[in-house]
Amino acid sequence: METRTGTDNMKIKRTFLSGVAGVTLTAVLAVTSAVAFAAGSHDGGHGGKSGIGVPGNAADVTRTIEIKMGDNFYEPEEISIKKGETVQFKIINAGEFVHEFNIGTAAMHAAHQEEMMMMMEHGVLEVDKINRDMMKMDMGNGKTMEHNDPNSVLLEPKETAEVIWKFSDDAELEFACNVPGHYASGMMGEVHFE
Ligand SMILES: [Cu+2]
Repeated sequence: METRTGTDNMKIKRTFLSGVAGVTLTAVLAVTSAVAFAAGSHDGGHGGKSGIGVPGNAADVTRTIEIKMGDNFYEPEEISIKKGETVQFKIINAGEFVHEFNIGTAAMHAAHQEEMMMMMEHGVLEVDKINRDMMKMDMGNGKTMEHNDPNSVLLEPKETAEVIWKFSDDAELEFACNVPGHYASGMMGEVHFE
């Protein structure tokens, strides 16, 4: 069983096809535009992130919540949080598909769903597999798609991960899976503030 932190996962998610020998010019252009699009929407997400909280420190954890991911649902499907609380989430993908646990607003999830759709179109993401080797992309200009996004993890079946999150505000939060089709089929949960 493999454990991934939010940060590890972010590197995975934000990197695309790289170092592939014999890539055609068309393919390169397609990937470049996809990445630019993804970066743009993601920056937008960060601008609106202030209310959702920040990565937490292990020393401040006051509660551990276990989240089981199935096809396509969470268990539990709602959680209660105190403002300012630092929560350790232990996430297990007990389903047969790739699933994500992502803390954010509905608008952030909508933006993220577009990025995940592109990952699937490029073959980086499959129904039951994350092609992490394809994601270590060096854009050739010194930039990579490495990106610190500690509010989410993306897991293959049987994988587990931990996310420590400090909730700072009572923004309308959901935890959601943005793998194409999953959110629409109900794979989201509500965050209530006590
Ligand atoms: Cu899912």
